[in-house]
Amino acid sequence: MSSESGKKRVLVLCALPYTNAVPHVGNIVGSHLPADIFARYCRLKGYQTLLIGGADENGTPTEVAALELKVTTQRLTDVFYAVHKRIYDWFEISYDNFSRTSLPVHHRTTQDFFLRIYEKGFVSAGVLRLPYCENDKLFLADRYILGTCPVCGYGFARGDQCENCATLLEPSQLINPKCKIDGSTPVFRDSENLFLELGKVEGALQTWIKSKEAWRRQVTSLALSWIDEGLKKRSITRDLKWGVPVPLKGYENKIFYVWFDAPIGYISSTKEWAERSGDPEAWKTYWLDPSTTIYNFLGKDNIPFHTIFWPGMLMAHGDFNLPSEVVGLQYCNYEGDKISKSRNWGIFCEKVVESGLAPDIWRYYLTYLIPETKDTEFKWDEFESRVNNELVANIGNFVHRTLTFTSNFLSGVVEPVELGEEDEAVHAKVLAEVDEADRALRDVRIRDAMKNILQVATIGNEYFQRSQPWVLIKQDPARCRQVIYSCVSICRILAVLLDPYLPESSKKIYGFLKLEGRPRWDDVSLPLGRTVIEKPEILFRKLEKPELERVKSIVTKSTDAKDYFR
Ligand code: B3M
Ligand code: ZN
Repeated sequence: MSSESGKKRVLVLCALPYTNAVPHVGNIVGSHLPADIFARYCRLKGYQTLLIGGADENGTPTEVAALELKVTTQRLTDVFYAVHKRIYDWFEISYDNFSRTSLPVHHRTTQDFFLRIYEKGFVSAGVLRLPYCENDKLFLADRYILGTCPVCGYGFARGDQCENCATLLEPSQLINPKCKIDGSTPVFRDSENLFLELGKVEGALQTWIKSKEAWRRQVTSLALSWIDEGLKKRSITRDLKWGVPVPLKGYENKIFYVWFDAPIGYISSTKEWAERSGDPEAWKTYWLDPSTTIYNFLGKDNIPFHTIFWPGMLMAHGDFNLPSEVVGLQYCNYEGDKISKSRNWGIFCEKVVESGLAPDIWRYYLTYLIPETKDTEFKWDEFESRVNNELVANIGNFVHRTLTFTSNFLSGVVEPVELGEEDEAVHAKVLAEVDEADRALRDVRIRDAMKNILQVATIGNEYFQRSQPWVLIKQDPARCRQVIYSCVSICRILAVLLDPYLPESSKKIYGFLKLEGRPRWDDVSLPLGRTVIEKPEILFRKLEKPELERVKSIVTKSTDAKDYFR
């Protein structure tokens, strides 16, 4: 399609990570990687696509971390923003913009958003009883107070949410609350604050969620169960300093609750992207034109905020598009236990970038760990076997044997030829896998599509093996050319399909085939033209034990946060 307006338009949003700590591997597979693969797939399909994210720098998580590290909040967020950015860049997460919620564009956007819903009557004033730690002399962030969940009885529920049953809480609802920093019992102080009247959009939210038949069941049922309990008004301001100031008389000393401003960060990051790209109005088509499809990628603890709180805010506001898909991902564990930085249990990304293993190797195994339907687990044995048996011995081997054969025996040239019956059958089998992968990716079943891609390589390898081109080249050169033409065609198909998953490797295969331009999904159904092949290098090398041990010893030791501030 020639005109931009005729294209499908997709906005892919990845939950904004708090920048009070450094991401571990669970954070990568739990949002950034699936969002990236999906966005790359959309680009490959020719959709007008944006991948938007940013750092969630406001609120108490930041304030408390700065307190603990004895640095200013500004310094803390500057340093951690850079660390995060470097990690996502290294993993080739193709953000069109990765913003910061401490920027003026975000403050302005949040304040305007607030004023609008305030004027429309969705905000009320009331008294909030907030925990105050007399030792630390500050109001405690909701997440820095722990106590027993009033709903399920879990003993370590946070002030904003119970991790066990996912219920959204207010700190004052916790039974036997304790300050997480020093363990003391906080006192509750009354303070005048503002509330979002979620009850006013309850009916609209329910209808909207019920209309989402394609959502994963765990997401819909969780969301509907909260609505069934009746939506209470929820506080949106806090007595803290670091954050977006409330632009209302009488509330000048308060800031917005971090979960109020953070999702607005999706909009402000899109605005920042538009400004950077030289067309400051361009963000509007993504947020105001209802033909845009919005996909939100996030961890399961963020589901209520993205199915109730944020859509409720959007409904109150009235102008902006609601999410079309809320892709709520489960957790990724490490070798039998939860990932924990304090216990040094897991894979830590600031070390992964220095591990000396290419991003695509990590991306390959991590794709397999995307917790789409249930929790997953990083296991070193599996890392080794998947990389060696699938990536190296299947995909890499097929591409390499095909291209080296062409280069050694056919002077690197393949000409289009008519295919024989068997070749047609092989080609049809490959295209059936391509269709399956397309369907899976369209439904955001990212791991399923990877299985189809692997199957394409398997079909190619079996065909190569069975056809024995090394014999044919002497006995039946014409037949040999047919087989190799088919194999090179499959290599090109693999290069296209791998683009969302293993972008560097896909580019390399494209380079070996001397193909021009960026891959497009539709290329797979076009017959390959005359192709001259560059002498290929090995795509992936087998992981040997000593190398794996070396990598393991690097990536499993997290950096002490203090080391970033020396
Ligand atoms: N920063 C929570 C988290 O990092 C929060 C997400 C905000 S998305 C708008 O898990
Ligand atoms: Zn609970």
